[in-house]
Amino acid sequence: MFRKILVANRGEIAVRVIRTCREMGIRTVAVYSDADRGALHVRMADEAVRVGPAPSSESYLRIDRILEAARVTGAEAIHPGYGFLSERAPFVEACEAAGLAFIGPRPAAISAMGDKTEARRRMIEAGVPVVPGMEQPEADGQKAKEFARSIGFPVMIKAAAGGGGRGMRRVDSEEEFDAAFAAAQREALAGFGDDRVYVEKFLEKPRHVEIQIFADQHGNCIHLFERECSVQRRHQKVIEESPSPILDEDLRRRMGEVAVRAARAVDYVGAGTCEFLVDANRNFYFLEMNTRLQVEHPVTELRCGVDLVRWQIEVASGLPLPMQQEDLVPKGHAIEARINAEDPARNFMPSPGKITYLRLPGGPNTRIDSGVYPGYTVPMAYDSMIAKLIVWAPDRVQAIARMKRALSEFVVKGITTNIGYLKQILAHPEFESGDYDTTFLARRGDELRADGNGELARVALVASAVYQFQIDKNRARRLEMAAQGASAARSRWAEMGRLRALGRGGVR
Ligand code: MV4
Repeated sequence: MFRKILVANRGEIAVRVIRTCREMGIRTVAVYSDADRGALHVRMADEAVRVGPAPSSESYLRIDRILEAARVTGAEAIHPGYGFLSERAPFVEACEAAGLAFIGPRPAAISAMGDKTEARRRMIEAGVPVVPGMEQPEADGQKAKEFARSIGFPVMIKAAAGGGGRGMRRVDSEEEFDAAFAAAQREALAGFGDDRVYVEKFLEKPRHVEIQIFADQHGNCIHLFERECSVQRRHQKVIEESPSPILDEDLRRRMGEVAVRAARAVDYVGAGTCEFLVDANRNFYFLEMNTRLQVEHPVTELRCGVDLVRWQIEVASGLPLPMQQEDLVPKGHAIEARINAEDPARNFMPSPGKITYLRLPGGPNTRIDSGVYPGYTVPMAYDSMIAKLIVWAPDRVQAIARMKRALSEFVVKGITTNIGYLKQILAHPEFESGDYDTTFLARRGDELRADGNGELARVALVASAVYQFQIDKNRARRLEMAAQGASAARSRWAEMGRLRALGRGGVR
């Protein structure tokens, strides 16, 4: 087993990895930028190395500096977390060239899944269902339009180098196609330095259901069931849950088997996630594979009772998977809510700044994965997610009640958060019914955003109480006056002055 691991990340995921390392008796090295000198992951690691100024392009994305930090501290392996260098095949190659173990898949698997048309080709070959569409990128707009006509509008034009919702364009009719195609190519070139695009059938109101898979270096590959991730805003997941309210046992088993087939097709090693779109008729289509540990992995950990980071480290050190498919018995219901430093009333603008007060929820089956502490200043330079709240309960109704209860305990002062917005989503009838899709937040955005923190309701309550108090006081005074006659109508000051003049008390 490794004796020392460098965590090439920051925030809650760096803290998450450090915690498992501590439990395994593995020493940890944090890396940090100038903006993160006082960050929680730096405090929690055994050692910390500065890797550059605040911009991630000059710190957390600098392969040379990360490798140098590993060299000077004697780390034997690198855990990349998510984002940053986690899905860069050249980084994996550089780690291996430096004699370091990369805790993740082989570079070839990352590259194959990173190119969306290559991934589609490989999946078709392996018998994995994909959204009907092109197997090769098409540079010629007229040929692409011909293809779109053959599968029927609406279609989606996607960048081969895209993913995660970046570089996509819906086209509803033949008339719009030429302009949209040219714009998609331009955007792909500008966004990814690669102008290759392809055309797919557009699926209406799909659900986003993903399957967690895990493979070791000995040919074992299993799945850990699904996560329902359709509650998204602009391709950012907001709430995830497992089980998915729409899967039945048969669909769950078939999707799990397909995800394992997808992973095997690229000789996958480690933790990975296959994303699927599920249409209204419960057909499912492979969309892309995320070749890393994901933000929402705790949903699977709570439902399956496992530590996925421990599995990652064990697999990277050459150990076999600790469980077989039949050993996994998912139980109950898990939900995750992402707590972001952002202002729902200001179009979700990031709200960095100093956390002056922090109360985290607690109680049974209530987990917080956080990268912040009271007095910490949330920097502007990075993602606005400051914590994840994950709950488990025997069923969905109890899990929702538990999440609402936990959110009601959560207090963050000094910065604005989306906690009120999360409460409103959980209380929405469409979420409660379980019958929601990826268009939920866009369709219901206005209802959910208004007064995201319940601020107006609180102000109104106080105002009405003060008003009622004044009315009661005035009425009491009028009754008193009527009972005692005109003399009692004098003000209290005048009354006290009178009593003092008479030597019978009053103000001294
Ligand atoms: C689609 C689609 C409809 N039809 N592809 C967005 C994220 C990226 N992974 C793929 N995405 C989509 N691809 C076809 N052919 C709709 C989406 C989509 C979506 C997918 C998952 C979760 C949320 C979404 C929100 C809007 C659009």
